[in-house]
Amino acid sequence: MVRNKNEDCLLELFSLLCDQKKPVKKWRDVRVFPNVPAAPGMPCAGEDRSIYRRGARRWRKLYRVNGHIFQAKRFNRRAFCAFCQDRIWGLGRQGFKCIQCKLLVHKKCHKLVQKPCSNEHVDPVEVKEDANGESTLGRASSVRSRAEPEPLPETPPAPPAPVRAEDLEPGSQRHYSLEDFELIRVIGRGSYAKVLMVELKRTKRVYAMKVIKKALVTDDEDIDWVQTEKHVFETASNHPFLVGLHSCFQTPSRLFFVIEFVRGGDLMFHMQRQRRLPEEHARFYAAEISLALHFLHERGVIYRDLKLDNVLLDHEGHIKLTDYGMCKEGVRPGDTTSTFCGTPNYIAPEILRGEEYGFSVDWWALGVLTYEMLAGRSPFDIAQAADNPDQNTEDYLFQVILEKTIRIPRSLSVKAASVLKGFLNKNPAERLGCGEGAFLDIVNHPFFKSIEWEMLEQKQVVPPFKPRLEGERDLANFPPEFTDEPVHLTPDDDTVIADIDQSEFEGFEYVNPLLMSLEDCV
Ligand code: C58
Repeated sequence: MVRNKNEDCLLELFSLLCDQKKPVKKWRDVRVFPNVPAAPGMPCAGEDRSIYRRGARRWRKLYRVNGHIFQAKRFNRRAFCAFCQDRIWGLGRQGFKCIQCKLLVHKKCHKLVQKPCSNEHVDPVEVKEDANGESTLGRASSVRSRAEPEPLPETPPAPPAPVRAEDLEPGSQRHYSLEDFELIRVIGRGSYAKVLMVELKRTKRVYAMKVIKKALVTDDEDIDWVQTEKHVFETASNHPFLVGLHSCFQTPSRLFFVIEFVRGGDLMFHMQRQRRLPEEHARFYAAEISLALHFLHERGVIYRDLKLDNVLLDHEGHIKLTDYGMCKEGVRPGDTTSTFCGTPNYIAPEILRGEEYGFSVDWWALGVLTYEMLAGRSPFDIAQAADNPDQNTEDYLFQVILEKTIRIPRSLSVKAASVLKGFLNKNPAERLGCGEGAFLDIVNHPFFKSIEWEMLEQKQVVPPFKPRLEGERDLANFPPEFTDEPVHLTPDDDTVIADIDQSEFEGFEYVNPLLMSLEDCV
């Protein structure tokens, strides 16, 4: 039997749909602006600010063969493949386990399994609270386990000892540790990470610090994303519209990315105050974002998480994209991938259809974001659906993304309507930015006629809006959701740490040499 490529994705959707315990997502959740606030900066009536900042997720992949529903797993015990009888061991998720009949097989053998699944009953789906307090799917049967890097790894390797500046030879590369930073406040959260504003004590410089719990990383099927995030940071450090990396370090329980701090808040925050943007402003942001995306695409990276929250404004008003945790790297022109991930409102139809996809998904997301800037609401926002429980779910949102014809407000110019229709074409082959002409089609689109692209990339174009900032630590542009949050990190739990395979994080430490020499100038 030829396996249908769509099946994996449909199964993921299926696992979302059959999850009874998951709280019903209200349509309100995807609405950007419910009504007009009393004054700029005030919340709208009934507005719950926390709903805007819904995290992106990676859904776990399920593979169906002969009635089995396999999920990738790591094994800490000696496990044997039911197909070839050999041991299942090695780095990463070496094997597959059927979530129904618990059959264990090698990843490489799973398609060859002839024994049908003995148990058609699907285990109840457990809702797992992640670090974020958001719900992600987790199977009751899958417990986190330590990887088996060697055949007999009874004691996990000790975590690398934190390197202290004074222990190092003069002139050797210095690593940072948590003690070097003062934690100032929580500024953001995602499904996998918490982001803090911090100060490097020695220089008094402010940074954003992305903190990831190792337990969450190793719980994920695809653990390479930490490495990917680091690679993308390295690439990004060379572009004016992408946040750069200062340093990386770890503790036994956590990974830390220290990121250059961008002070002007994010586009979500600004949109909440502006209702909708003048076309001239939206054009400027969309063009700078296009350059950032094109830069990543040229280097084989799909960004996959473009949304208002990830578009930051610097002190002058230029954009910078943050969060490379969803990126896919090593993609060549024409290559495709199939992981189901992103933030619901921005997920491209080809991802939902379970098709292989490429850079096209970023241009779709730019269409959604540009629509939000110009119209002041999401293109998938249906006001009357708010009270109908059937239409309040994430899967209904997905259905709308797949099927509904997008209506462009009549107040928008012909060129704006045309660029939105271009990016929001449900067929990736016909979408603006994805055809033969690729990026040139965007550059030459009538909507962008007034953009001088080379000047723009040199930051020679004055931004339409300058964030109001008083001093480096001014909090006026920061989302208010997190103001009361305690900034400390919870103490390490030894039982959680015992489950972590520290060898997976060896060599995570990093210091950006360019930023280091800048610091020495202070
Ligand atoms: C901003 N949306 S990576 C807060 N959230 C984040 N800010 C920054 N990076 C990241 N300079 C995030 C999140 C990430 C992954 C999990 C979800 C949140 C950041 C990077 C560099 C500043 C922020 C809103 C905001 C922007 C600026 C200051 C305060 C808040």
